[in-house]
Amino acid sequence: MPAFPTPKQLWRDVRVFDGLTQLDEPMNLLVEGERIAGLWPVREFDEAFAQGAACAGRGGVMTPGLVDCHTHLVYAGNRAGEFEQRLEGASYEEIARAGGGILSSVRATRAASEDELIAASLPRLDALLADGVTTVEIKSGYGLTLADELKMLRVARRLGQLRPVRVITTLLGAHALPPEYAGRADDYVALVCDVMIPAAAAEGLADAVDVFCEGIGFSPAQCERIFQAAQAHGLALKAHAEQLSNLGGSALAARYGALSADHIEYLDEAGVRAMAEAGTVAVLLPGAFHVLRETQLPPIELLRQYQVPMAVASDANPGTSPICLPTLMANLACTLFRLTPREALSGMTAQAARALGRPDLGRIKVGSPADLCLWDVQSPAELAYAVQAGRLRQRIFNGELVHAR
Ligand code: DI6
Ligand code: FE
Repeated sequence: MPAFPTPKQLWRDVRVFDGLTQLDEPMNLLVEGERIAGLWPVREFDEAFAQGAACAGRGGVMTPGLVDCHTHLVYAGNRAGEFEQRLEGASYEEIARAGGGILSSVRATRAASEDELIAASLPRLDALLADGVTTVEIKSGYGLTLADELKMLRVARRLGQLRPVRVITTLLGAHALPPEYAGRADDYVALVCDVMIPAAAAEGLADAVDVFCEGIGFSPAQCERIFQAAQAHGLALKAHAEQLSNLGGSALAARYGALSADHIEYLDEAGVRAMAEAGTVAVLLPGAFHVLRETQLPPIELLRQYQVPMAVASDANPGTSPICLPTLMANLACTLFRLTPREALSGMTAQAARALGRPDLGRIKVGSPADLCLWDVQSPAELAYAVQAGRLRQRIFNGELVHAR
C-alpha cells in the first residue's frame, strides 16, 4: 500500500462530449490521481467502483478541458486605434505597410520588461481559463530580436507556472520584418534560422516554430529555410498560411510534415490534398476573420471531403483577434464558417490537441490526463449556440479541481 493512496473523484450523471462526439447516455466518470480511470453509463454503474471515491459533482455537461492551439497572448499595449482606422476604411495590409500593425505591437513589447509582460498577459490568460481552457499555445513574434523573442517565450513559460494550465510555446520569429532589417529580409531570415532557432531550442524555450507566409510576411522560399532550420533542431512546425492570399504556404507546410496550417481562408484544393496526405491539421481562426470583416471563407467543404482534421482557436492577439473567450470561437466557427457544433467543439478539444502534437490531450477516455470542464448547460451544442460567460462550473486540471463555482 502506498503511504498516500491516490485520491479518487467521481462525477455522477454527466452528459459527456468526449472530444470527438457526444456520448448517448448519462455517464459516471472516475478520476484517479492525474488520470481518467473509469467511464460508465449510469445504468451500468456498479457502486463498488465508487468505493473510496469522493463525489466531486453531479449533472451538467463534461467536456475535455479546452485546448486553445493558436494564440499570441503575450504582448504589450493594444491596437484600438487601428481598429478605428480600419472602420474608417484603411485595410489591415495598408496599416502594416505604413509601419503599424504587428510592428506597433513590436515597439510596445520590446519596451516592456518580463514582469510587465506577465502583468499585461495574465488577465488575458485568466479570461481563457475562466472559459474552460486547460492547454494554451502561446507564440512569440512581437520581439523580432533574439533577446526579445526569448523574453516573450520565457514569459509564456512563466505564465504556465503561475496558473494551472499547460502552456505550449512557439517561436514565431518570422512574424514580420523588423524595421532595422528593411530591404534585407533574407538577412533577417538568416538570423531566425542561425541564431533564434538554435538559441530557443538550446534553452528549451520553444516546442514549435511558426512562420507568417504572406505578402506582408515571408515568402514560401524564406519559410522553407526556416522549416529546415527548425527540423534540424527537432522542433515541430506550424504556419500562418493563406490568410490574405494564396502563396501555397499550407502545401509547403504539409510537405515538411507540419502539425498545422492556420487561417487558410485562401487555401485551394491542391493545398487541401497536400494537408490530407500529410495529416496536417487545419486550424480555423474565426475571430480574425470576424474582426477583419473578411469575406473569403476557408474551404470547409473540401476539408471535410478530404478528411482534413479541423481545429478552432482564438488567435488571441492585439491586431486581428483581441478576443479571449474560447466558447465565442465555437459560436463564430458555426455562424461564420458553418461548422456543426460538434465539429467546433471537437476543433477546440481533440483536433486542437493534434494541432499541438499532443493527441493524448483533448479527449475524455480512460487513461487520458484528467483535464476536464463541467459546464452548466443541458447539451454540448449549447456551448456553441449561446454566447455567455460564466457557464463553467468546474475546471479540472491534471486531476485537480482548480476552479469551482
Ligand atoms: N496573422 C494574424 O492574424 C496575426 N498574426 C498573423 O500572422 C495578427 C497579428 C497582429 O496583427 O498583431
Ligand atoms: Fe495568428
